[in-house]
Amino acid sequence: MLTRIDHIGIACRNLDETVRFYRETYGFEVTHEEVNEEQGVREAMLRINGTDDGGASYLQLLEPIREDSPVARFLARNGEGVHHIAFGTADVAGAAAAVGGRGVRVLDAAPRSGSMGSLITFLHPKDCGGVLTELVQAREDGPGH
Ligand code: CMX
Ligand code: CO
Repeated sequence: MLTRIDHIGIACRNLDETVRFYRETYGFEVTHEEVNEEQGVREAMLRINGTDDGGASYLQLLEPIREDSPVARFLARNGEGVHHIAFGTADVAGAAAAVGGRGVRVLDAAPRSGSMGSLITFLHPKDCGGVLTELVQAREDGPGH
């Protein structure tokens, strides 16, 4: 059902400086950058490795674009650091329904738009041992690919 670590989401105050840290320290390069208005973030995806389900694992660097967004609230409370983990699946709606059936609160009534044309949904951190958890169906995960 869940076949890879799709990404680790990291909250930062300055996306460009954080991108520079990951490039200069580890040699990781930005694969993709976008603004997700709905999620209230400007983000950079750094592809780290491919995975044996045909997908890939990324770091997702997140800078808030408004004060009333989840990442802005997280930064105000905790400062910079790991914000969430994301598991990849070929069927995000099915995976969310299955996990929801085990008593974990699914935060989105239906999947929303994520990075690079993906479909995403979040699980409540209080039902996941304190870990905000995201489920991701990459654009190329779906049927017909
Ligand atoms: N990880 C772990 N715990 C978290 C958390 C996080 N990222 N964010 C909040 N919490 C905890 C808080 O510490 C708090 O715990 P206590 O009650 O023990 O103090 C509790 O959750 C509620 O905190 P809050 O300040 O009321 O938090 P919010 O109003 O921001 O709601 C959450 C929390 C998870 C429902 C909200 O952040 C959310 O809906 N997140 C999903 C969307 C998202 O994070 N988008 C950005 C990423 C986009 C992407 O990946 O593409
Ligand atoms: Co994410």
